[in-house]
Amino acid sequence: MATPLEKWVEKQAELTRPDRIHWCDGSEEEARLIIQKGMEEEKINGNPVFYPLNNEKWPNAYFHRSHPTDVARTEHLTYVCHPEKETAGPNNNWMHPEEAKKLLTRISDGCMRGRTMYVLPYMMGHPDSRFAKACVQLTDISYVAASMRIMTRMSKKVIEKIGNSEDFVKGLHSVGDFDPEKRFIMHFPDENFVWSVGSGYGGNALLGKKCFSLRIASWLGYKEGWLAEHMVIMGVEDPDGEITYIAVAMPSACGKTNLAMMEPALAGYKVWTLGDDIAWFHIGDDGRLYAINPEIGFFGVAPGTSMRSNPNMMKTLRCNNFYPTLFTNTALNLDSMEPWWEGIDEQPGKNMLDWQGNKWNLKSGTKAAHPNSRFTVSIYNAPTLSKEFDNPQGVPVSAIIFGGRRTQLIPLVTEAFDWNHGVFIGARSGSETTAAAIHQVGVLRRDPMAMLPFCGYNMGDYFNHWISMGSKMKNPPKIFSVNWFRTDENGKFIWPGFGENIRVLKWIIDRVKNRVSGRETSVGILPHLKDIDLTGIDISDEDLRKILDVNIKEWKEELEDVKKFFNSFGKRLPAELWREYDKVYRQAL
Ligand code: GTP
Ligand code: SPV
Ligand code: MN
Repeated sequence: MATPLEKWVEKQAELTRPDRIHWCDGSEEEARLIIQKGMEEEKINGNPVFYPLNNEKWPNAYFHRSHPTDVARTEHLTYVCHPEKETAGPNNNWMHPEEAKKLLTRISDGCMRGRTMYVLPYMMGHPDSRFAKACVQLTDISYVAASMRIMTRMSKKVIEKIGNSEDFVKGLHSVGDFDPEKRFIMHFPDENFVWSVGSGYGGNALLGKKCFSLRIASWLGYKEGWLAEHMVIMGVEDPDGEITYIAVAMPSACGKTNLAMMEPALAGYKVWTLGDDIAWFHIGDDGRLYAINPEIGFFGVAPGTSMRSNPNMMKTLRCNNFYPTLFTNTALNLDSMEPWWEGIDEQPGKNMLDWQGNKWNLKSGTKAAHPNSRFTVSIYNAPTLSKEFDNPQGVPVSAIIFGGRRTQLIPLVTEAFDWNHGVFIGARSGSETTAAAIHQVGVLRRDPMAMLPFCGYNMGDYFNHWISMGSKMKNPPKIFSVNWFRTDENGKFIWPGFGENIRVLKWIIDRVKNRVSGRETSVGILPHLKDIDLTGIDISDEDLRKILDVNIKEWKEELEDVKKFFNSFGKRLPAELWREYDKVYRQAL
């Protein structure tokens, strides 16, 4: 008798008609074969899916060039298909599940002809964790199969674990012919099912990542009393050897990976990495909030990564272990067969190809690497990996931080008065858009909790859920806002950022431990200037004052914009958030 899993795979194969079906076991040998297939057989735009790189300098690393139209998440083609439109909310594109399936069935008829269907069994979360989820994704491209093995705990044991059960998360993925007109990323939250066609790009195609672990998991969390968030999880060890766990939400390409692996500029501090993108939170028996990272890899932004900005990531990328490392849409040095990107330590070589494979040099006047070029690499390579990483219970979080890319207004750091005010700070957050999604770059948009593109249901209900999680905790984390991105008249960043951000984290930890007082303002608690440790850097008092300033006139404009945004959720916006809004607004008058 076929199991429900086998029947489901068979049914998808009847529709998509692959030439072969390969059930993956997650082994190292198999990963090598899959990459080999990508180098020798499978093609994108007539070119191989993978190219080998210089194995001495970049051990076990491969280069991938995507289809030129397929370089970032496509939010306008991403749908959340609840039966009721209201449940999806104004924050999601919506289609009725039946209509969505009809459309995708039409597009997918025979879409895997001539190709291999890879069956990928994987866990999101440690298999021993009661919060982990067993999942199976089908895909028709080696790049996605190889990436999923780096990003998730892929193993044939998951098939045994699923056994005869119907209870597993399903993902159906095909690159189709990469036609943007036939590209859709559709979510069916009540069926634990994601169906994605036409794209091989990370967030569109690695269905365990944003699609399941955020969009669908956020809905599960709403129904079951937990949270799925777009957050870093990190431990900060202070000079006494005490580790404080912190979770940080920032929109795409706003600094999560860099923060999660930071080499602190203050002596005696050390950062331990648990995750750089996704956190699942549960309330523990002790009334604290515990976080696990459901992933085991980084899918990180390449440009700007260097020994100066993120030495720990450079070491991670050059480490040789069980998992290969992939580079996507970076430039390529043809003489040395090394990847290259803007902001890396070395100058470009003489014989360079840009991310599209065209000859390139510094005079070309274009970027060599795509601004959203990325690496896929195992978290187990990281020299900063926390020893708690595989702890199935997760780590207790003492502070939650909301950040974003704001060139004006938002102070370097602000502490919320209490949980509900913190939820307000998360909900009113905005950020200037980046290249991580296809849209105009650099425009301010509201992005509550950095979850606007990832919340799988009505954000009004999501805010309510946040408020209610706070009331269920005896010891909720303190909530903060940060902004590394204030610029001066010349457009230069005022705050040095990266490893220097420890100075802000130090203040946050000192607040959590009641070691320093703060300055109450209408928008929250700010540091006294003297409490930001500036040993060893050159930043003027005037600059520091500027980025820790509360400009009432500008805040009023901000609040008007926040009000418009809040109004878009109508009655679903919790009264608590309007109360917090009114408090800030009245004080700002
Ligand atoms: P996703 O993977 O898209 O979710 O992005 P992320 O939030 O992990 O962003 P990441 O750490 O990859 O950083 C994105 C960009 O921001 C890179 O170009 C970094 O160089 C830049 N960046 C990161 N941290 C800082 C900082 O403290 N200051 C400044 N000025 N730039 C930063
Ligand atoms: C992001 O865009 O937030 C990323 C990359 O982390 S993706 O996996 O494409 O979502
Ligand atoms: Mn992300």
